[in-house]
Amino acid sequence: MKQPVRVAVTGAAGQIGYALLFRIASGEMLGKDQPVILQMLELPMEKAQAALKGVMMELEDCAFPLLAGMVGTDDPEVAFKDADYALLVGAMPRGPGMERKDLLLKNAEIFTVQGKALNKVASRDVKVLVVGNPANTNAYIAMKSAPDLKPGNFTAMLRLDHNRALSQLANKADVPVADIKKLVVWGNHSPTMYPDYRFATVDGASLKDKINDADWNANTFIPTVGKRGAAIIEARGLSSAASAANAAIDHMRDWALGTDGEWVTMGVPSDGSYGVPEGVIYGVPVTCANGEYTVIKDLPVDDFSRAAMDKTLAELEEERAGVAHLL
Ligand code: NAX
Repeated sequence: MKQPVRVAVTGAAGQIGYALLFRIASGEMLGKDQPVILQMLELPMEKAQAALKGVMMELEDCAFPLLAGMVGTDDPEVAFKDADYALLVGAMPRGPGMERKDLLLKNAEIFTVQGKALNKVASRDVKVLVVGNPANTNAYIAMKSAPDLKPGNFTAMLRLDHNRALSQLANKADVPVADIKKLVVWGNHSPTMYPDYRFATVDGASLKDKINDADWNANTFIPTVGKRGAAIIEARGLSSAASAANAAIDHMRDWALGTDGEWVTMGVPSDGSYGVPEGVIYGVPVTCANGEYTVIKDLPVDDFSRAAMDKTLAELEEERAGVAHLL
């Protein structure tokens, strides 16, 4: 049996945490032969800590053979101690009357503290996935607050957008979702992101040629994927949770165990490719192998795509400017 690895999850008693922890403990994220120690962070408030305790009791009651230990805490330095993986899910939600700018600043405080704690106590190879919104900018803040860790190990979740786009395309083209390869979602995890199937294939043939509908792309597909989160809230009365947890599992599993040459979307610090300034956390296509991701470079960018990629970049630059004075 392998040595256990330490997986930190913040916001562990929240909706996504509840849909995520049991799957990590059952081996769906890191493999059925990889024991895990779960290190769970929640807010210090009594209600949050009591809810966390309840989640830990349920984890215990599953008797997962791969669950080698559990820690529940309100201290980031305890939760991140020697962590090999950190899933930063907990964030300040947008309250009534709260401006976008205030939300950004409230979350900047959280992710500065958590970045510093990771810097101080996590494994030097910790792989970080930020789910809590605004995910890309929160990941940027955590990365900037952790100067001793590898910047490339701070990532943001665009996998839910990627998976949403895959299903919309599979429905439109009437093909199995698993047959679609080489999809990309560029940019910010927000309604401005740009799902792009120009390179996508089905059984090796072009998906774009098969669909051949520019109007559907611009006026149905892109807005549907962009507004999917809002549509879920409208239907369910609550934001996406199981699908978000599933996307987090997909993201971390692929990063840790590899994609076998297939493209997936990750929000990663830019190396300057595609006209995105260095360091901005931007959704790009990657392949993963041996615990590392590699960005797919030099894809052609047409005028429509350039405009879409610049629009989502402008939003990220605006967010970055809004927190620049804190970093
Ligand atoms: P919930 O409100 O159900 O849970 C969040 C939990 O985090 C709460 O239990 C809260 O006590 C805890 N928390 C808040 N601040 C914390 C801190 N500083 N340290 C530790 N714990 C803290 O939200 P949930 O539905 O689970 O969503 C969590 C986050 O994911 C939200 O920011 C949400 O916007 C974001 N999402 C991101 C997605 C993505 O694709 N990147 C999609 C789904 C989701 O909307």
